Amino acid sequence: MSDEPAGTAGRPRRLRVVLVTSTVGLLAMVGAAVLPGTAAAASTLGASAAERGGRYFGTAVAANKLNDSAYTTILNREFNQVTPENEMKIDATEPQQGQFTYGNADRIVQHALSRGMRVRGHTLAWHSQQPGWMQAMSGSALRNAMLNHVTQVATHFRGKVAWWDVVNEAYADGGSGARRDSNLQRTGNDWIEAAFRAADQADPNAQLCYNDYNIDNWNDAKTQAVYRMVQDFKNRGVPIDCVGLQSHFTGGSNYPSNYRTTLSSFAALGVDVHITELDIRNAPSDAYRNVVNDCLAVSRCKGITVWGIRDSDSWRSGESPLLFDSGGNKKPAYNAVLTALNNGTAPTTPPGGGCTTSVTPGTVWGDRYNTSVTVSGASTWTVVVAITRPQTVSTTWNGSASWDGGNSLLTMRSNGSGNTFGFTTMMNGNSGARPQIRSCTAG
Ligand code: G2I
Repeated sequence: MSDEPAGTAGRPRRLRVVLVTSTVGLLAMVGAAVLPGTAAAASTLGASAAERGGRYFGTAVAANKLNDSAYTTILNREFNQVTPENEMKIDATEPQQGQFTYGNADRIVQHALSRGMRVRGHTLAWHSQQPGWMQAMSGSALRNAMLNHVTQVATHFRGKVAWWDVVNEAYADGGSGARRDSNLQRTGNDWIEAAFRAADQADPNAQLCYNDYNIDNWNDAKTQAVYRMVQDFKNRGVPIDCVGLQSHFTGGSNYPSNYRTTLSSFAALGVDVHITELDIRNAPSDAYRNVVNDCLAVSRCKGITVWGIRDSDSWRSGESPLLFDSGGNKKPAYNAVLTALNNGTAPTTPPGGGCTTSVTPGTVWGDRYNTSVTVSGASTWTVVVAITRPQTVSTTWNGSASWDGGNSLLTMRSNGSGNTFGFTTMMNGNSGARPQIRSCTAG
C-alpha cells in the first residue's frame, strides 16, 4: 500500500468539491404547491432540505417493503435520499466467498435513482453481519478478502452510490478511545485506510465516509478518537471525504447539547458530515428540531437520514423513535422537523458563490436516457457532471458543453437558454449508472 497523498497516483483524481452542490429529488414531484406571488414553504422533508443549500433528507429502506404501497407512498413523497438498511452489507452481498448477490440492493438503488433520490452505500467493511466464511478468517487471507469485497462491491455500484460508508463502527465504546477488537482490526491497524484506498480506486467519484455511533457527544473518548483518526487521514492524504454520525438516540443514548460542536469540529477538518441513522426514543419534537437546526448551522452537514420510515419499520420499534406512526401518519416530530427545515436560514446559495442543482431523470430508452438539471441560486453558472464509463454523453442542450478527465467530466455553462439544461447519455452496456453532479459554481 502506498502512503502517497491522494491525487498523485496515475488515476483520476478524486474531486474534492469545495463549493456546495446538490443532486436532489424530483422537485416537480416533491415540491411545494406554489401559490401565485407567494414563496410557499416546502411541504415535504426532501424538498425543504434541498432548499437549504442542496441538502437531502433521507431514510433507510428495506427491499422487502418496496411492495408495500403505504410504505412507498411516504418514501416517494417525502425523501430524496435512500440508504439500504441491510441489503448492501457483507453477508447480503457476498454470502459465499467470491459469489456476489446484488438483487435486493439493486432493487433499492433502481427505485431511488429512477426517482432522482441519491443513494448512500452501507457498508463495505464492518466487524458485524459478516458471512460465516469471513467470520472464520484471519490474517492476510482476511485482509485480502476484505479488500476484494470492497473492490467488487464498490465497482458494482460505481456511478450509482453517491456516498459509501466504507468502514462502519471500528471504534470501541467507553472511555478507552481504542479501536474495537475484531477480526478485521487484528489484521493490522491500517485496515481502515486500506479499505478507503480500495474504495477510492474502485469508485473515484463516490464520496467516502467513516460511519459510527456514539460519536455525537464531543466530550466522549470515542468521538475524540474518531476525530483524531480523520485528522490523521487528512494529514496523510488517505482518501476520506466525510464522517457519518449515526445518531441513534435510542437504547439509552441521548441527544447531546454539544452536538453542533461535534458536527462543526469534524467539518473543520475538511470533511463533510452526514447524520446517517437518526432515530430518537419516543420521537420528542425538541430533540428532532435540535438535530435539524444543528445540521443547518454547519454548512458541511450535507443531510439527515432517519433509520426507517414508520415506527413499525424501526429496528427499535418498541421505542417509537421515527417520524411516522405505524399507520403512516405524521407524528408531531415530523411537523417539528419540516418546520425547522422551512425556517432554516441556511442559504439557498452557499457562501462562496455556489449554486444548487436538482436532477430530474428523463426518458429511458433501451440504449440511452435523458437527464435534465435545474440550477438555482445563480443566473449564470458552471455545473460539472461526472459520467461513469463506459457511459458517454451524445447530446447536450440549453448550455455550452466542454469535457475533461478523459471525457468523464462534463462541464455545462449557461448560454442564455435558461436555468435548465439537459443531456442524453449512451449506456454502452452499463444501464444502471447515473450522472453525479460534482459542483455548481455561480458565474
Ligand atoms: O443496529 C442499528 C444500526 C446500527 N448501525 C449500523 C446499521 O447497519 C444498524 O442497522 C441494523 C438494521 O436496522 C437491522 O435491521 O442492523 C441490524 C444488524 O446489525 C439489522 O438487524 C438485522 C437482524 O439482525 C437480522 O436478524 C435480520 O434478518 O435485520 C435483519 C433483517 O431484518
